[in-house]
Amino acid sequence: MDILQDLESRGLIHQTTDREGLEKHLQENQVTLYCGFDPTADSLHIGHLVPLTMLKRFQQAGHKPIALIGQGTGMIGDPSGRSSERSLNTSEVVKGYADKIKEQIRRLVDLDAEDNPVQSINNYDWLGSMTVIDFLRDAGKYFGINYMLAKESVSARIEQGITYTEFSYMILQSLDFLKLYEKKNCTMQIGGSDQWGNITAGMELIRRSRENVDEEIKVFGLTVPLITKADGTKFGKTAGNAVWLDAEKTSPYEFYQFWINTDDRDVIKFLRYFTFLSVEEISVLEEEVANRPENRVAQKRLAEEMTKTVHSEAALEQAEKISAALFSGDLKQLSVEEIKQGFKDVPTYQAEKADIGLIDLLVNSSISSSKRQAREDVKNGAVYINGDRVQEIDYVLTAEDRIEDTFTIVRRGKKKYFLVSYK
Ligand code: 545
Repeated sequence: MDILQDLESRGLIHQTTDREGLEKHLQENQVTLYCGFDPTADSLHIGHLVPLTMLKRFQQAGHKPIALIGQGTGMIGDPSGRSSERSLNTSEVVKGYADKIKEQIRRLVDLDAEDNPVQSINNYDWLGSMTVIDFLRDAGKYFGINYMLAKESVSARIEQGITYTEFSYMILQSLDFLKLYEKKNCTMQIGGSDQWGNITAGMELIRRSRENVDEEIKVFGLTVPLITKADGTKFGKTAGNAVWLDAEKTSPYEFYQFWINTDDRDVIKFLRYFTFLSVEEISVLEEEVANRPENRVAQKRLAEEMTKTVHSEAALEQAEKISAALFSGDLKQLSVEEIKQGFKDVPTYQAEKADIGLIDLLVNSSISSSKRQAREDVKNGAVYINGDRVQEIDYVLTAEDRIEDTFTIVRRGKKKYFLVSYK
């Protein structure tokens, strides 16, 4: 199938410039295209996955994608979609972030593939050494102030305020497009819908700066939609935190859980956006959601695909194991590493490595509100140690109750978990 048709059927096209021209351009040429990523954090998050997988989709369709690392632009800060000025990071920090993000991109789009790899290019290579005189003469001259003020990224900030630094950002991104056009015959830039203004500014710079060159200029822009959720809450957050691609920041288990918890009304859309499952395979899952929603087959498939591609097959197996153990309450087979992942957000109580009576433990760790309550909880059979119900009031916890001598998992009631860790 035609790449644009595939993207369209997945709902992945928000806007394009000259849709018909683009279709023809992609049908007749092996097109070099790019998407940029500014190192504004030490990791990408799931919001960046759609544009990244877009690069892969174009690659699979035989085109030549470039992932641009914005180490130069990352020194300045894109005002697009932001309501206030960013604080600047030092060049060392930006460089550090750039290296990390490049490594993440390497894994996700296979920068080292033997056959038609995605290329990665760092815009510090030209922006870092450009002089201010060249900048103002060779780029600034093509940008009318009225044109710049009319851009959403600037106009939306006039009241709140914007510095000359962020105001100038669009010129830098435009210079990148021009540079890649000249050096790599790159004729298309893609990005999220927040990037529309910067992408069209770049197209404009290419046209104006090459007016005297005798060639037909064919450059295009395409944006992917902002991801929305049926319940109206912001996509990509769990309990207020971003879902990062870095396993140290969001564990593979949390990552897996995020996708498993997708609303029935969103899951089909997310399968289309984020995975490489065919539209046909996705319609089979759509039937499942409609007829047997309780099985959550589509959510499981989504969580599997995502955890496998972003982390690994092994990480997926571990996430599934932790989920199953937490669901059944059978916790014995979990390793310390798995407990850390599965119980990251559970209240933790630090205890001495010494024998302790169960009632004292429950009270000291505030699992039960008083001794009387603790006794009642135990008698009622509401207390579980490492998954086993304990109903003896004078039970004493010993080394035997410490998993790998590191943790004891206490459960009160149906699913209130507490972790005891030892000094
Ligand atoms: C820089 C130079 C260029 C072309 C593009 C850029 C970057 C662009 C931008 N993009 C966003 C971004 O986020 C931080 C990622 C790493 C922590 O700011 N000016 O860099 C996002 N982008 C992907 C999508 C986006 C966008 O990387 O375009 O819409 C998010 O989905 O916000 O020559």
